[in-house]
Amino acid sequence: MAGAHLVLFIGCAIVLLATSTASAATVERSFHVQNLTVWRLCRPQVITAVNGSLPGPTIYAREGDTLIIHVFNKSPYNLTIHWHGIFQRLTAWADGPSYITQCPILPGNSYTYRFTITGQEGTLWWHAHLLWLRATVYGALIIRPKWGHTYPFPKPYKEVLLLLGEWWNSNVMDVENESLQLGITPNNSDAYTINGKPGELYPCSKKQTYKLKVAPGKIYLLRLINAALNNQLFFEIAGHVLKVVAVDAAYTDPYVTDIIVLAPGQTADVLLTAEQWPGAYYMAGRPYFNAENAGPFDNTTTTGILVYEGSASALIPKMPLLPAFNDTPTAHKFSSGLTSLVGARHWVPVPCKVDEQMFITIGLGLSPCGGNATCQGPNGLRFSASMNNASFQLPTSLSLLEAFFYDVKGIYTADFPDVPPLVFDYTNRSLSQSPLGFTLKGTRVKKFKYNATVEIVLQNTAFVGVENHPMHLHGNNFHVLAQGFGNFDAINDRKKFNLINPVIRNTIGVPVGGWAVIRFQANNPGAWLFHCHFDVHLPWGLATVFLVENCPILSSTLPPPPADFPKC
Ligand SMILES: *[C@@H]1O[C@H](CO)[C@@H](O)[C@H](O)[C@H]1NC(C)=O
Ligand SMILES: *[C@@H]1O[C@H](CO)[C@@H](O)[C@H](O)[C@H]1NC(C)=O
Ligand SMILES: *[C@@H]1O[C@H](CO)[C@@H](O)[C@H](O)[C@H]1NC(C)=O
Ligand SMILES: *[C@@H]1O[C@H](CO)[C@@H](O)[C@H](O)[C@H]1NC(C)=O
Ligand SMILES: *[C@@H]1O[C@H](CO)[C@@H](O)[C@H](O)[C@H]1NC(C)=O
Ligand SMILES: *[C@@H]1O[C@H](CO)[C@@H](O)[C@H](O)[C@H]1NC(C)=O
Ligand SMILES: *[C@@H]1O[C@H](CO)[C@@H](O)[C@H](O)[C@H]1NC(C)=O
Ligand SMILES: *[C@@H]1O[C@H](CO)[C@@H](O)[C@H](O)[C@H]1NC(C)=O
Ligand SMILES: *[C@@H]1O[C@H](CO)[C@@H](O)[C@H](O)[C@H]1NC(C)=O
Ligand SMILES: *[C@@H]1O[C@H](CO)[C@@H](O)[C@H](O)[C@H]1NC(C)=O
Ligand SMILES: [Cu+2]
Repeated sequence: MAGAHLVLFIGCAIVLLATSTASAATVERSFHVQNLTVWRLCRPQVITAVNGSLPGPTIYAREGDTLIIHVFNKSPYNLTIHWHGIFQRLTAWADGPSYITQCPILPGNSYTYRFTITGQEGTLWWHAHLLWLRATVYGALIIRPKWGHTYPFPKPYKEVLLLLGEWWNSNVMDVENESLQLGITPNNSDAYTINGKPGELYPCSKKQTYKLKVAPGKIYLLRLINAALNNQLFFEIAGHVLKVVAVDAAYTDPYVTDIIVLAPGQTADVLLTAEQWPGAYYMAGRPYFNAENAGPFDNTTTTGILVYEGSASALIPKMPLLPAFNDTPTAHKFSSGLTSLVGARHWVPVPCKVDEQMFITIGLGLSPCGGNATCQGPNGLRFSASMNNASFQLPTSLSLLEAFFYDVKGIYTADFPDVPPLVFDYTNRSLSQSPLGFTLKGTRVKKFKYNATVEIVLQNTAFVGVENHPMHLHGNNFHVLAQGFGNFDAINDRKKFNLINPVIRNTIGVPVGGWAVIRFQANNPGAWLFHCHFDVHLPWGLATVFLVENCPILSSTLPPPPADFPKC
């Protein structure tokens, strides 16, 4: 009986037990990915979408379930789908980032993603992981607790999905191609969206406004996902306080706030009590924009409407007072105020003995235009980005995971540096024009022994300009031990580490011109992309890959890829 297995991790050993209660189910779905014409902002636009909807279909599962998702690529583009935040224990082949764990599904082809969800529950999502396709190819992946398990908070009356997105009045693939050809920053988006709808503050969008009807006195669980490409977002609901109970599918201590801040890739589970005067209230999202030396950005505001049952229909909704775009203190207060719910289901303590210590600079840079092309970036150069000065280049002839699994030479080098090649005053703003900002391209990865405890200081640099980069790790959650501004101080900042109840997540917005320290246990064999979740920075090279070896003693061994695995 496929999927009805309980996977236990006892040290190295993985014990498969047939479950007697048969509570685990198989969730089988088909994704048909193809052109869809939608009207937004007064005009039609052809987009790539799953099953004719934006956002795409929501997948509901319970912890322990096995997912079988058949993806049919009927779009004109190469495609892969990533299951954002899913651990993929011993199913790394199903993770999805193109050229990392698999080659793309070519137009006209299909591939079936198979994986079992173990050790996690909450709000996650899925999205395309090839170039910019995820702008319109995304949807929610909700993992409910196993039957018989309850939430560690009052049972909500209803659950509500709120997917925040970003919209272009263009073909997003053309927008990205143009920026990569010319070496420049891509065109800004034209709108943000809530569940695919921009909301009434945009032209022709009165009908393109998400509405949520609430019953007075009831508690709602809002499952918020930032699916935007290139912008962190503030989110607020007029007149209502919000109580965060989980982020990135890991339970938190209840955190009461007016404002949520989400970086692309992050999620938040939030309780809302409908305790205001019956009426209409805007929910609103707009950017937390902190990049220094940057040009204009999409500074528009997306809105939805919360309407109390029985309130008059012609009410003008109240608007929340949103923070300034660059309100870093407010964003930092929220992000650094979250703590994990100690002892909650799936909670893990901070691993204490560190085996691998890394210090990784992250930031923007420049590189020569390349070939015979002419670039329109600063001084005729092209924008680039790097980690420890290594600007990541995707392999093209084989996925990294296959190269690792079959030990194929010449695809990558396992020499990603543990420390920056040069020690300098990382966040000194006078670096913005420095020639040190030239990056070195390569497919450089870091290999870990099975079960190594890894601690990483992520340090923003000031080349081109400082900026908060949302760093996302595939296949693992991590603890966020501390975060701050300026250069990390190995003596004094270490004293600030929270080793008791630090927040657990899969994506961390590293403070602008600052640092964050994360720790995780590399106990999941595979090739795990670690990258900036801004789609403008990923193709510029703000990425690396962690290769995690199989367990040397017992059978926690990655099996070979499935038969229908796409080839390059
Ligand atoms: C993995 O590490 C954890 C904590 O560091 C330890 O308890 C466990 O025994 C280790 N397992 C193996 C197989 O080394
Ligand atoms: C997507 O559409 C196909 C074809 O109409 C259908 O068979 C499938 O069930 C749909 N999938 C979901 C997740 O709705
Ligand atoms: C899908 O849309 C693209 C871009 O607009 C277009 O080039 C292509 O011909 C369309 N394909 C189909 C099958 O309609
Ligand atoms: C980007 O913006 C420029 C200036 O508005 C416009 O000319 C160009 O067509 C846009 N590119 C795409 C791909 O939409
Ligand atoms: C990308 O842009 C270049 C130059 O503008 C063009 O020649 C090429 O066909 C474009 N590629 C795609 C895939 O659209
Ligand atoms: C958004 O930016 C434009 C110019 O880039 C500016 O004119 C406008 O006032 C800004 N809007 C807000 C709400 O800040
Ligand atoms: C650059 O142009 C020369 C002469 O036209 C050509 O031989 C060469 O292949 C081009 N190089 C690249 C990388 O396109
Ligand atoms: C930044 O670097 C410049 C040039 O090296 C130096 O003069 C300045 O004092 C530094 N700024 C800070 C805040 O350390
Ligand atoms: C990064 O590498 C490039 C190319 O070797 C070099 O020019 C640059 O100085 C390096 N920068 C840093 C900060 O290491
Ligand atoms: C699609 O993927 C295949 C296999 O990696 C590659 O050869 C091809 O160039 C890709 N197509 C585009 C348009 O990038
Ligand atoms: Cu970034």
